[in-house]
Amino acid sequence: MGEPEIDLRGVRVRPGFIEAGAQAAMLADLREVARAAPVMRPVTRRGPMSVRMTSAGRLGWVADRRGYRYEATHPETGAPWPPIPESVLAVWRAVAGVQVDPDSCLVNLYREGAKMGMHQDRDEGDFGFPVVSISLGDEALFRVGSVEKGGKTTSLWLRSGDVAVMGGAARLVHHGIDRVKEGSSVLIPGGGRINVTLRVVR
Ligand code: MD3
Ligand code: FE
Repeated sequence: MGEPEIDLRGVRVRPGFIEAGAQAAMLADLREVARAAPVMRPVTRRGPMSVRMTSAGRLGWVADRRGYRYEATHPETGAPWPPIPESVLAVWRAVAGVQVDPDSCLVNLYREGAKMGMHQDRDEGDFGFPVVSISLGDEALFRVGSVEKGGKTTSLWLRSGDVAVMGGAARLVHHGIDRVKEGSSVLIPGGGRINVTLRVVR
C-alpha cells in the first residue's frame, strides 16, 4: 500500500516509496558512483553553487562559466560516467511510465546550508519524457511554481525515500530547494541530503 500520492502543481510525489533497507543499498551504490566520478562544485557565471554534483549514465550534466550542458565524460577525469546503478534504474522503471530508460542520472549532494534557486530543467532534448527525482537523507523544503517565471508557489518537505515524478505540464515548471533540515535523517554519515534525478536527454 504505502502512503497516498501527493499532487503538487502537477508534480506527483510518492512519500516513502523507497523503504529504509533499499535506501541504504542505494546510498552504497551512489558511493561507488562518486568513487568513479568525483563529486564537483560547479562554478557558473553566477558564482559557485552550494550543491555538489556528479553523474552516472551515458550523459552527465555539467555546469561551468561557459554554461550548462550534458557531456559524455567527467570534466576533471576525462573518463566516461559510471553506469546508472540498477537500484536507481528500478525506481525509474517503476514510476516513469515510459518504455525507454534514462540516459542521465544527476547526483546532487547537499551539505550544511546548501540550497538550489528556482529554475527550469530545459537542457534536455525532448520534454515529452518525465524527470524522476529520488530524495535520500535529510529533509528538504521543495518549492514548485509554474511554467511562467514568478507567480504563486507551493512548498513541501521532501523526506528520505520520497520519489517525485515531473511529467506532462509539470515537466517545465519552475522549482527549487529552499533549505535542508540538518540532522533530520541518520541515513547519510555526517549528515546531509542526496537528490538523484533521472532524465532522458537524447
Ligand atoms: C520539476 N533538483 O537537479 S528535485 C535538479 O532536490 C533539481 O536536488 C532538486 O531541481 C533537488 O534540477 C529538486 C525535484 C525536481 C527535479 C527535477 C524537476 C523537480 C522538477 C524537473 C522539472 C520540474
Ligand atoms: Fe531542476
